[in-house]
Amino acid sequence: MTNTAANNHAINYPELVEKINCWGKELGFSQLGITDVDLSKHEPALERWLANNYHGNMDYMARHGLMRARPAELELGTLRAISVRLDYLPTKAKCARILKAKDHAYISRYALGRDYHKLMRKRLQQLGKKITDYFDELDSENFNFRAFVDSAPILERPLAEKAGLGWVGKHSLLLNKEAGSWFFLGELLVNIPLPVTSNEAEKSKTSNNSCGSCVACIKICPTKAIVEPYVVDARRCISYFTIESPDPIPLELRPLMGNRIYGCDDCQLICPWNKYAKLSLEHDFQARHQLDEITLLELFSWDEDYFSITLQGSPIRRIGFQSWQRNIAVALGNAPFDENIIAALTEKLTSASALVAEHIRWALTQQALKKTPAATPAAINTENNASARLNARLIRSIEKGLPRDA
Ligand code: B12
Ligand code: SF4
Ligand code: SF4
Repeated sequence: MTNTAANNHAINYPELVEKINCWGKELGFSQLGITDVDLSKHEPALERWLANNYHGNMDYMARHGLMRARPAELELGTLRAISVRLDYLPTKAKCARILKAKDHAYISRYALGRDYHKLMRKRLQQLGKKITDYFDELDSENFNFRAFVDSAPILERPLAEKAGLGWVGKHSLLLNKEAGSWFFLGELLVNIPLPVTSNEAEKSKTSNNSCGSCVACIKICPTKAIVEPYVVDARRCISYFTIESPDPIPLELRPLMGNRIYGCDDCQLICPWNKYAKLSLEHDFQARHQLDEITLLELFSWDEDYFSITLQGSPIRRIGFQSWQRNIAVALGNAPFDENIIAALTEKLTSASALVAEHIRWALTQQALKKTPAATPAAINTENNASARLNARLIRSIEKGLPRDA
């Protein structure tokens, strides 16, 4: 995208916006908004985040630097972003049930079905094509667009906030009064001066006030990754070290993971706004292969071929077999004492990579300590009890506040 079709008088932009809204609905997006692409007010916070190394080994975050706040530099000629969101919460999410069942695997509810990237990008491309056809019919100047979902170096949440899709909550995710936070974001960068969606939050300059004095997400985070309101230290976030990082999981964080083997939803599960969350209408986001209620031992028995074939089309496949086994090994270490767990861990030890083997040995030690609780050092017991209490609090809160998804 290089040219800007700014002086195109033949186009009735308000009419085009109405059409874009209709096309967005037809394509299944839950909501759509339009904004200019000036994110300069977010640059200092982004710079601070990077300077603190909160991105860990996600080198691409540092590489793109302030580009994330400058979509017009990413795509020359960009005047507006059409920001979309798509609800993903599957029916019968069973969150409390699985967090309670410590011999089962908790997989982030966004990852139970098919990968969202392809689905959303395809639909955004279709939206772009419809706008292109509109311009072609009027025999008008060039319209250019580019679709992004997640992977682009763009601050998607601040952009969506500006487009009126919600506000950035203290857990740093985008929240919406009618839809909570269980949705993905994506955007179409365009070179036309569409009228922007009015954003009450931006207008009133109190964009973060809908959280009020609540700090529930900060308190419930099992690893204390939300280091201050709106700021997540990725290195402490379960989502980071189970999905993004190929490295060994830091020892002190392993017991805090519990049975979460792929991502984490705790800061969303505690959030009172998620009682308004809508269930996803997408067949693709419903759980496949019973990933919503499967035991850790079942998953640990998979070999690499079975992992690759079964998880084809799932976002989980992207982490690779080694990280998959690493994560399950830690969760098995956190599970209650069970001779079958010890047998499964021991069996895999010889064939595992050095990294996985180290996690298996850690898990075996945890299991051995549970067999003879008296041998567990007092400090570890205190820590484990605090973690268990936090988990119990979360489960109670889900059962009470989000009974449909419990
Ligand atoms: C890197 C990344 C991660 C990292 C880092 C997370 C983070 N908070 O930055 C890790 C791996 C930990 C992660 C985890 C998750 N992620 Co993620 N992630 C991203 C990614 C690729 C980039 C985010 C980014 O730029 N971070 C850098 C920081 C600095 O940016 P920021 O948080 O947006 O911060 C700005 C604002 O918060 C702003 N701000 C606003 N108000 C205020 C007020 C104050 C006082 C301050 C100081 C700052 C501030 O300041 C910052 C700088 O501009 C985006 C996709 C994208 N391109 O945006 C998805 C994305 C944010 N992730 C998403 C999801 C779903 C998740 C998980 C829920 C997945 C899971 N279940 O495990 C968790 C949630 C963890 C959490 N609480 O954030 C969705 C969020 C959808 C939504 N409703 O908001 C996104 C948008 C992907 C998508 N396309 O749908 N993620
Ligand atoms: S996803 Fe989990 S670990 Fe990460 S910030 Fe939220 S509660 Fe904390
Ligand atoms: S839990 Fe509370 S503070 Fe956190 S995002 Fe939700 S409303 Fe905001």
